Formats: sequence, structure tokens, C-alpha cells
Amino acid sequence: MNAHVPPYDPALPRHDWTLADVEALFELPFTELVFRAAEVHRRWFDPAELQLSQLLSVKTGGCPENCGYCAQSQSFKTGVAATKLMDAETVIAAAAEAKAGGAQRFCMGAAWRDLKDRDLPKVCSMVAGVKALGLETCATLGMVTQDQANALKAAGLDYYNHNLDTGPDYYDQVVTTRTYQDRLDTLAAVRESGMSTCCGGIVGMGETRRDRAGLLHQLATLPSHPESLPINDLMPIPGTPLGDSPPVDGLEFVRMIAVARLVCPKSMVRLAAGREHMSPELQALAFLAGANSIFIGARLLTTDNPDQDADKALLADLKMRPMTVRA
Ligand code: SAM
Ligand code: DTB
Ligand code: SF4
Repeated sequence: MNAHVPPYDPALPRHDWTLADVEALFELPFTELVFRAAEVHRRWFDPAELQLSQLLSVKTGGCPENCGYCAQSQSFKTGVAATKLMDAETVIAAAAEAKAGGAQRFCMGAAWRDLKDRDLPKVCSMVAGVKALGLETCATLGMVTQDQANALKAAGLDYYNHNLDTGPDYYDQVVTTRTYQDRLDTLAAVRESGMSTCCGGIVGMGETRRDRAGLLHQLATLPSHPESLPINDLMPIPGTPLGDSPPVDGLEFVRMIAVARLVCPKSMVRLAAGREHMSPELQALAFLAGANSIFIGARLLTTDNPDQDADKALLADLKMRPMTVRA
């Protein structure tokens, strides 16, 4: 018997979603969608808790890829200067500061197409040093091979972030220097290594609702759902092809969060980039709809994020608190 013939438990993770199923969730009345997502959220998480991650760009700019949203691609004139890979000690000191500021996970980002073996020892030593501080570790370094993923895992890397960015039908409009399949292959290597995956995408790049459903459909039908699922609201970067993109309607953004919560019920759904231009009310609605993770710290990679005082005030107003995590 098909386990998903109603009545079934909507809070149980499943991997047999169809694109039509996911699109149908987007079409629900807003209040019904948010209510369902909030119910599922409560089944797996304490809805008063937020997981707190902090980013550091450990190697900025000069990237050979042409992701149309990105400040760090060498294809676009964005005014972001290219830097070398930071020393492990500098990164570890920044992580200690992030921990003191309340971060639970420290995410190291590099503007690379792929990780080069020559950089692996330095990256592994920063990962090991950050892990030794008692933080969860995450890195986003472009494509990785199986051997590299295994080495990162052995060094103490808990999460690897690699986003699918958008639905498969819209992807070519955004990036042409690597394929959707390249991204799926990196995610497979990460899973195989035993690391947790952090994988999501961006809204606000001119995609349709069907493309948004397409992204969530891909995530929901992976062999295992990403443990972290970041939903970024595009930070428009002047000089990039998407620099003049109109903002996505706030309610559509909340729908994206709610559908993510419903199709990947046990994932940490992160309200990622874009909080800088969101009101406290919109953020609260996103938390109600199932978002339970944010980036803290005044900087993302190259763009701004609400500062510590603003986020302290937000959490206090909402009577929300950091998630209990074991690093
Ligand atoms: N270079 C690596 C890669 O692309 O795999 C890692 C860093 S890259 C900056 C990580 C992710 O950040 C991208 O896949 C994209 O989803 C997100 N991102 C980058 N620029 C953004 C922007 N301007 N607004 C929102 N999200 C963005
Ligand atoms: C993710 O999904 N969002 C983060 C992290 N993973 C690496 C990056 C957001 C970048 C926002 C634009 C910038 O600061 O350059
Ligand atoms: Fe390079 Fe990553 Fe930016 Fe794409 S998103 S241009 S791969 S840094």
C-alpha cells in the first residue's frame, strides 16, 4: 500500500514529491499554508529557537564562475577586490569572536569554482582550529571531489554548503560556467563523506513561482534532505546582470519558507541573505512559517547583515532564543 495515500502524517519526511505537489502548496491560501508549515515546524523543533550561523569570506573575489547574482565573479565590475586565502590563525581568531557574539556555527566561504588540492592543508587547519573552539563548522568552497570531501570531514568539517540556487529550468539564465549536474555531483560527494549538507537557493532573480517550486522539488527529492536549507533573498549587486532586479514580494518570500518547511520538515530552514532589507514583522512571519535559522554578524560575505544589537533586540522582542546545539 502506498504510505502516502491520505490520511498520512504530513510531518513525516518523504522523498516522492512531484513538482505538481510542490506547486500546489504554493497555491494554498496564505493563512492555510503558514498554519500547516507552523504545525510541521512544531513537530520537529521548538518554534521559539533559532540556529545562529556566522559567515566569513576567507577568500574574496576574482572567481572564474559567472553566477549572475554574485559580487565576487571576475566577469562583472562590482568593485570587490580579490584577496588571497586568509591564514588559518586569522580565521580562527574571527571564529572565536563570532562565538563570543553568540554564533553556534561558523561558515567559511571562498570565491572558488572548485577546491584545489594545494589549498586543502590550509583549509583543513582552519576547519580543525574552528572546531576546537567548540563551534559547528561549515564551509562553502565550490565544487569538491570525493577525496577532498573525505579530507574535510576528517579535519572536522560538519557541514558543506553548496546551493542549487534555483530550479533546473531557470538555472541556465543565471549561471553558464557550471551545470546543475555539477552541483548535484558535489552534493553527492558531500553526502558520501558523511558530512551534513547545507543546500538551498535564492529568490528574486526574475524566476517564476514554478522555478521556485522547481528548486524545492529538487531539494525534497534528494536521497536525503539537506540538513540545512538556506533561502536567500537576492542582495542585488550593482554591476552584476541581476543588479537591477526588482525585490520579491515579502509574502511570496514567506510562501517559499513555508513550502520549504513542508517539503523538508526536519531541515533547518535558514532565513539567509536579505534580512538587512526586511522589517521585523516580515522576519517574524518567516519564523512563524518555519524558518529556524539565521546568519548573525554585521557582514555576510561581501554585503551587510543586521548588526548584533538589532538582532538581540529582534530576538528579545519575539521572545526567541538560540537553539540548543551540541558542537
Ligand atoms: N564559490 C562558492 C560557490 O558558489 O559554490 C561558495 C560561495 S557562494 C557566494 C555561496 C552562495 O551564496 C551562492 O550559491 C548563492 O546561493 C549565495 N549568494 C551569493 N551571492 C548572493 C547574493 N548577491 N544574494 C543572495 N545570495 C547570494
Ligand atoms: C548561503 O546560502 N548564503 C550565504 C552562504 N550560503 C554562503 C551567502 C550569502 C551571500 C550574500 C551576498 C554577499 O554577501 O556577497
Ligand atoms: Fe564564484 Fe561562488 Fe560567486 Fe559563483 S557564487 S561567482 S562560484 S563565488
